[in-house]
Amino acid sequence: MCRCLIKDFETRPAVIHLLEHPFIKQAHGRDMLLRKQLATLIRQQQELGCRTKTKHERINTSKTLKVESCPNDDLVNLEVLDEEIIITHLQRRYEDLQIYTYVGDILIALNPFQNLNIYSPQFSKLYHGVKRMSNPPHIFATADAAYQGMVTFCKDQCIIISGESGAGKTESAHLIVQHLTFLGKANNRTLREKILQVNPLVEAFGNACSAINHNSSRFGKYLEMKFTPTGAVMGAKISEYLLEKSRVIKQAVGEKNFHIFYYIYAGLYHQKQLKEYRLPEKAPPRYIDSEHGKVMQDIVSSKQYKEQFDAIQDCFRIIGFTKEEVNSVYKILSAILNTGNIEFAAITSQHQTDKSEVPNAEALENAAALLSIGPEELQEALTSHCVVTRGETIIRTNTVDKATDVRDAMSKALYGRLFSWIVNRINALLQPDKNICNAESGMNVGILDIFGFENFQKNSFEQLCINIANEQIQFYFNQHIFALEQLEYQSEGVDASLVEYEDNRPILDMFLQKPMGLLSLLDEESRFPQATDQTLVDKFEDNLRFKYFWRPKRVELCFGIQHYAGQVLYNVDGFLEKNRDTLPADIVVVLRTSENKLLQQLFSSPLTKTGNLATSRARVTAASRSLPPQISTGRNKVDTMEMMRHPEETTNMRRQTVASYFRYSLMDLLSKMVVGQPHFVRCIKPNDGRQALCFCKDRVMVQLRYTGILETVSIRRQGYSHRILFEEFVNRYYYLAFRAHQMPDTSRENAITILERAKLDNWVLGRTKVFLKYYHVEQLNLLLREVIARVVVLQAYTKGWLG
Ligand code: AD9
Ligand code: MG
Repeated sequence: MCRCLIKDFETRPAVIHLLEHPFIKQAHGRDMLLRKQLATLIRQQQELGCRTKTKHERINTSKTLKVESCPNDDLVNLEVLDEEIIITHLQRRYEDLQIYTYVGDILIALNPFQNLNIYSPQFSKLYHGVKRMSNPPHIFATADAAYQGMVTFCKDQCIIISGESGAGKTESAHLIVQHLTFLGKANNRTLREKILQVNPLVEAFGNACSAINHNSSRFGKYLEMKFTPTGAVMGAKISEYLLEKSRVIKQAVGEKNFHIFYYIYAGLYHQKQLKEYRLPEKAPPRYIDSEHGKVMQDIVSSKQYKEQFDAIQDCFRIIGFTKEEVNSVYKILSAILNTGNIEFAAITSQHQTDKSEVPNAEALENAAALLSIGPEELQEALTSHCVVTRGETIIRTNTVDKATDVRDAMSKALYGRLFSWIVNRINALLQPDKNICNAESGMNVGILDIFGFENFQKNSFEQLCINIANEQIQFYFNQHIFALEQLEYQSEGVDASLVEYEDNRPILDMFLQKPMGLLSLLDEESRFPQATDQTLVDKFEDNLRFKYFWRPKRVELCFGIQHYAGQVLYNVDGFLEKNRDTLPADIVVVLRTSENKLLQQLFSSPLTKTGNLATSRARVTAASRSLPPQISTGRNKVDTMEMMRHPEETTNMRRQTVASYFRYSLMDLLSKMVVGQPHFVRCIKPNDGRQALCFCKDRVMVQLRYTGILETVSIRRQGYSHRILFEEFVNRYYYLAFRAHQMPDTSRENAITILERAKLDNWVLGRTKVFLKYYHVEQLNLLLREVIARVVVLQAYTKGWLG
């Protein structure tokens, strides 16, 4: 009878009104969950009907991908576990275009370096609320698991994508957003479209061509997609971390500046607006042609850049930027390019040799005009600076080198603040509509996509920050997958074998410890005006007595670090300057006089990096409280105020360094991640040549080793990845064994009753918790949804609501 009712229920339009009925409306306590689940169920069933796959769906979806799942989809099911077998298995799958493989609930994604026909709307439908193993592994399945986890338990989720540079993190993040917008279908089509434009827009400003990846992320990104309690998407919020600003002024050999500079050049050229934006037409500006080898024509006539420019224009428009705002953005970008072309010459007179001037005024005038400031004022701020001594203001002149540094510092500050402003503006435009849902009752899925681990021939301060961030993410993974799980076996008296893994905590401590960690030492040295790169590296050597640190003989100004992902040799050349990242007050003063509204905004007050100060402070404090003791934050005290400032800001504040700002950014990121239920995606790069279908065993093996895949397989096979308190377990699943309005005690015995009724095997009980295998939770959730549907429909029929 129940089956027949459910069928009816799915087809009858009357069910929409069910939510409005007093029985559901007055739901409280435990029934609130029932109400939310019902609402989701109704919405899903209305949208897609029953999610049993049809034969048609199974066969016709793609010619390139097998759409049937098989036990080999999960490494946990391999009979024999060793590195060789795992790698051969992955290779076979890769060559069969099966780029995704599970390790229990963790997804391994091998970069295919070619477009596969597996992300179409048909695939989206396939990965919608079905059992994980009923389809082959897929990035959509991870998005679906996070989405289902969120709507079923009203709990925030977090998808952490890791892997080295070029492994496919950013692409994976796009696909997850694409699928989540599909799953969280709102009636508001515009909102969906807006959300889909967020990544392309920020990536135009934050990504660049590097030696490893043509679309390399040069910032960390945490995108939170916001949903109503019934799972409809209602907004998004993006947090950016540590943009590599130094790229604006200089790029390593074979690398490029941020994409947007090339896009505007080609786009504005095409629209015959180069003159309007005062962009040089004869030769490309120095900032986008540091090798002096590019031909103007290559940039302006690039079809790809022009198309990207059009796409970015669309992004701005769809998200809701005004024309005036976009115009101001282009002006600031053009001003930066002109600023880079300002040159200085030494003025030597009898009395003074440390004075500089701008011999060719064109670039200076262009920059000043675009920034709506006076050219004389700009020149003065670049070639001189004010010093206040004993209450007296003295003007000192700048040498050519100093003036050049000030010029570049201004360009970096302009770009960094513009980037933050764009992110903040996107957040304002994508804020959830308060009429739909207030912020408290909403839930979110966060997607983390940071810059991947880097090891170039020459590695500088930027690589150090990038690699420390990756250490932190690896540490978080280890904590979650190994340390916390094993700790609970011990404290709960559960007999499960322990898995050994490579703990990178000591390396992380070496960087983040206070006061003797590498970043603290760097900060300390940055405070001494007399310090040099040589004194810095000596200081590191004297104080960092760790086996992970070494100073290579015969290589000056270098130090080596044994990272979790391999050895990296860093060159300290420029570390101190990059860390100080100072912007002279004279520049801030002159930029504040601008008539350009956007520019005024950028320099009027420090932009808030993470939104409202009070809420951010509260979140960081709360999160540090909720961090398990094993999670190293590398900090003792957080001064959240510091996190809200731009690092280069110097006026009236204790000088903020990039290193300290970086430390707080990491903490802020961590505080966001720990509140959600994590899902992990491990991206692997199968070769270094970006070649399709080329599986380089050695390269993959290295990545499998340092990410601890073998150990992960073991722990997923032997371990219990879900540990739920008896109380929470009974509250969550009591419908599986008790009547809807029975209120069973949240006791150990009742938990056993539920487990037995659900016919699960291989679970164990600890002192206070139920220990479940990774696949149990999915089984329980599916059963729960089925039972809830039956209960509600039965009640609805009994009461005559459905006619
Ligand atoms: V970095 O740390 O930002 O330098 P990512 O983000 O890990 O790096 P990215 O996502 O940018 O790498 O992928 C690099 C390139 O691999 C992309 O530009 C695509 O050309 C290619 N790629 C990655 N994933 C896929 C995919 N699922 N399908 C097709 C892909 N191509
Ligand atoms: Mg990326």
